[in-house]
Amino acid sequence: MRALLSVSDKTGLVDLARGLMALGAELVSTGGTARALRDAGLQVMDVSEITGFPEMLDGRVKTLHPVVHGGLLARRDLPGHMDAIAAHDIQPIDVVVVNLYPFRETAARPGATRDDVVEQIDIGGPSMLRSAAKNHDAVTVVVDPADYDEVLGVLRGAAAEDLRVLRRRLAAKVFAHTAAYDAAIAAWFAEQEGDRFPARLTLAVERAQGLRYGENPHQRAAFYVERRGAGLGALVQRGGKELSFNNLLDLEGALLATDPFADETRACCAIVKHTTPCGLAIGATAREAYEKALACDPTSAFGGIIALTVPVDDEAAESISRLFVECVVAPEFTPGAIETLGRKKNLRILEGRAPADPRALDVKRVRGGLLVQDRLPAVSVDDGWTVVTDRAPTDEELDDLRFAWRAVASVKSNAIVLARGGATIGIGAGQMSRVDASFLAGHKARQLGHDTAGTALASDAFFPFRDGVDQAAAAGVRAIVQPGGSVRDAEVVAAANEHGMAMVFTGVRLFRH
Ligand code: 93A
Repeated sequence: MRALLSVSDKTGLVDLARGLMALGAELVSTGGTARALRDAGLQVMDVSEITGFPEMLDGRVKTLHPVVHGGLLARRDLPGHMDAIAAHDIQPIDVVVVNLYPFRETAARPGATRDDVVEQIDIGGPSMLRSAAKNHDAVTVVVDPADYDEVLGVLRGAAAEDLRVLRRRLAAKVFAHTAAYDAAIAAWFAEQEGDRFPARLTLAVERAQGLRYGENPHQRAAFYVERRGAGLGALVQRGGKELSFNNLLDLEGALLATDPFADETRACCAIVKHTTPCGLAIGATAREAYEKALACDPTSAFGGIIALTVPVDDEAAESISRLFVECVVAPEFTPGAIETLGRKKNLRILEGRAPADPRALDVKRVRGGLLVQDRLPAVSVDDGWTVVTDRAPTDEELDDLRFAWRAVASVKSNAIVLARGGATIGIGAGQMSRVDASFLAGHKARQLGHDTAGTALASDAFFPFRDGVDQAAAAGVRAIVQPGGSVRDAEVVAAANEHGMAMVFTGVRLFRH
C-alpha cells in the first residue's frame, strides 16, 4: 500500500502516518509534510523521489506529475490501465491525505497583500483530491483531520464493504470541499473586482447543525453558516433546549430590531414573535427596557424571543423569568441571571454579540432562483429629514419620532409603529394595506389599555392616501415620520396640517417583506 500525504494543517498527521505504516503503508510526502514526519522519526519518501523531478517554482509545482496522477487515476479493474502505468514505472497510490493551503484564512487576514492571497490558491492539492475522489473505487481520500481515526479503523478492519462505503462518503466530502474552496476563491476575485453581483454567484456555506425540523414538524431542516463562529453561530448557548429553525429565524428578527439601537447609551430590548417585534423599548436598565417592551403587548409576548443590547443582570432575569419565552439573547448574563433563567428548562439562553456584516448580501429564495440585494444599511435619523408641515415637531416629539423610525425598520411591511417615551405602544405589522396597519396599531394600543393621545407614528413607506393620516389623528397621534414620495403627498401633508400634526419626510423607505 502506498500513501501520499501532503497537508497544510498538520493536526493529527503523525498519528495517522504511524497508523498507516503499521498497516504496511509506504509513505510519500511533499516538503513540509515530509519534514514533520521525519522530525517524528518516521520513514518517508519525498515526492521528488518518485517523480524524478524536484519541487519547482517555490513549491507551485510539487505533485503535478503523471507519476502522481497516473498512480491515483488508474482503474485497478482495467488491465489496459494497469499495463499503461506499469509501462511507465508508475505505482498505484491507495491512500491520499491532503488538506489545502489556507486560502480563506489568508484572504481574511488584515494586511494580506494580493500576492499573499494568490499564492495561497492551492492547485496541486485539489488536483490530487479530485483525481483520488474520481477513482474512489480504489483510492481512500482524506481531506479532513476529523476523519483520520475512522479511516484507520476501517483500514484495520479490512472489511471490503465497510471500505467501499467509507470511500464513497470520503469522495463526496472531497468534491464538496473543493467546490467550497473554489467558491471562496471566486468570491474573493469578484470582491477584488468590485463585482458585487457577479455573473455567477458562488455561496459557500457549511452545515453548522442539523435541526429537529423546519418551520413545521413535517419539514426537514439544517442550519448552514458562511463561517464558523460568526453571526448567529457566534452566540454561546448557556441553557435550555436545542435551538429550533423558528428560534433561529426569530433570533435574527430580534437582533434586527435592536441593531438600530446598538449605539444607544441606554439599554434596548426587543420582544419578537414570528420575526416581527411585538414590543421594543429603551430604558435606563435592562429590566426597565424589558418591562417597557413587554408593556406594549404582553399578550403577544407570550412565547417570544427577547433580545437585549446590555448584560442581563439578576433583576432583569427575575422579571423575564415571570414570562414564558423561548429565547433570551444578550451580550452577557450575570451568574445570578443564568441561575434564575436556567431554572426554566425550555428557555434557551444565548450569550454574545452577533453583529451583522454590513457587506453581506441579503438573499431571498424564490422558485427557480435567488433574489440578492445589499443588506439594508444602518437606519439613520435626522440625516435628510425634512419637516413638511406648518408645525415642526417639539423636542419631545422629535425624540419619539427618532425612536419610532428606528423601530419601524424591523417590522414586517406594511408597518406602522406608535411610540412614546422610548417605547412602542402599538405595532401594526404585515398588513396588505397601510390604512389597516395604521388601524391595527391604534386598535391594539387602545385594546391593551394604552393612551394613544400625543403619540408619534412611524410608517415604513409613504401614505398613498390621506386616510391613514386621518385615522392616526383620530387615535391621537401628534407627529408622523414617513419617507414621503407619494403622488398624493400634498393631500397627505394637507391632512396633517388640518389636524395640527407635525410631519417629517425621511426620503428613505424601510420595506421589510
Ligand atoms: O503550490 S501547489 O498548488 N502545487 C503543488 O503541486 C502541490 N502539491 C501539494 N500546492 C501543492 N500542494 C499543497 O501543499 C497541498 O495541498 C498541501 O496543502 C501543501 C503541503 O505542502 P508541504 O508538505 O510542503 O507543507
